[in-house]
Amino acid sequence: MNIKDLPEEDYFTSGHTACAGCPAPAIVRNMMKIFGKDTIVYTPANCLLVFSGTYPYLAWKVPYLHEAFENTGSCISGVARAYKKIGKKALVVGIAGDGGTYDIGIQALSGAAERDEDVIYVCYDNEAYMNTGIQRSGSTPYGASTTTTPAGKKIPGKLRHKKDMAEIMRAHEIPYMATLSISHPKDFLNKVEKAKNVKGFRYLHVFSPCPTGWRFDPSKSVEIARKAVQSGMWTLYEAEYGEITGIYKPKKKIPVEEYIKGQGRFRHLTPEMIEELQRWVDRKWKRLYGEEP
Ligand SMILES: Cc1ncc(C[n+]2csc(CCOP(=O)(O)OP(=O)(O)O)c2C)c(N)n1
Ligand code: SF4
Ligand SMILES: [Mg+2]
Repeated sequence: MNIKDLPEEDYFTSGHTACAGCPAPAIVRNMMKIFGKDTIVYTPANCLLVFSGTYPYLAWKVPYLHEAFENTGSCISGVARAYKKIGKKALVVGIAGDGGTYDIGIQALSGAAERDEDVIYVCYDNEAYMNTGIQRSGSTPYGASTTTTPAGKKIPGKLRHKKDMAEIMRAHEIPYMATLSISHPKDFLNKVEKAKNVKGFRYLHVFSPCPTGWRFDPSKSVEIARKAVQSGMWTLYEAEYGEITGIYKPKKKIPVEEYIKGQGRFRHLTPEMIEELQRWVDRKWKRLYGEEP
């Protein structure tokens, strides 16, 4: 699908209060164009919940519900089953942040995936708990400075690497999983469309650079997302029942150093720390592509 083929109708509209340059509204708006009007959306606490539904404003034109941080996977399972029971059709979608996916909601997510519930789970990944003031999550990359891993005299930012959530979901052997980025819109739309038309549990994981938390110029969100893909910090791929069916290989691979430039959260990184981050990328590359980077 090309951008010009996207349906006109919007189900996620203006009236939200996201920061300038935040990719999350564009991610959700474009997904919703494809998911369509017969969609029910559940969201736990996160930026999306706050910026799209702060009373008296609401940016949604479909039923939009809020559940606890822990239970996106269970809530979407229950609604999908209830709809099936009463013979009604709806696409049930949960949209959670990385905190709500990698950490707090992983149990309910894993259970729903293992049961192969007929739902779509979306994680928009801004690599920290942004809504509550930029605390580190299991998704925060090595070295990033957050308010709970502040780079200073005691620690040089986060000491652990980012958890590979996409691989954890692939290991569930679900009908469809894919990683997406706003820097690759055609790939993004095709994967969303594919997810919509598959039955069973579907997992979409979108990279979502956060100008506020990562401290970069809000005009650079797409550029940073593109550099993440080009450097291998973010890998675009899809899998069906655990088998990788498509993987994007950057034509020209750039060093991690290029990607972290201009992001305040990495400003303090020493050459040794950059090397450590590069080693993580190289290990991931080898694992996913089955060859040396
Ligand atoms: C059980 C529980 N713990 C903590 C909170 C407070 N809280 C609300 S939003 C949020 C951050 C969410 O982070 P993430 O899921 O990554 O979404 P983001 O804000 O980054 O979009 C936290 C910690 C909560 N609502 N419920
Ligand atoms: S803090 Fe980051 S993720 Fe949250 S609305 Fe602002 S730019 Fe978007
Ligand atoms: Mg987050």
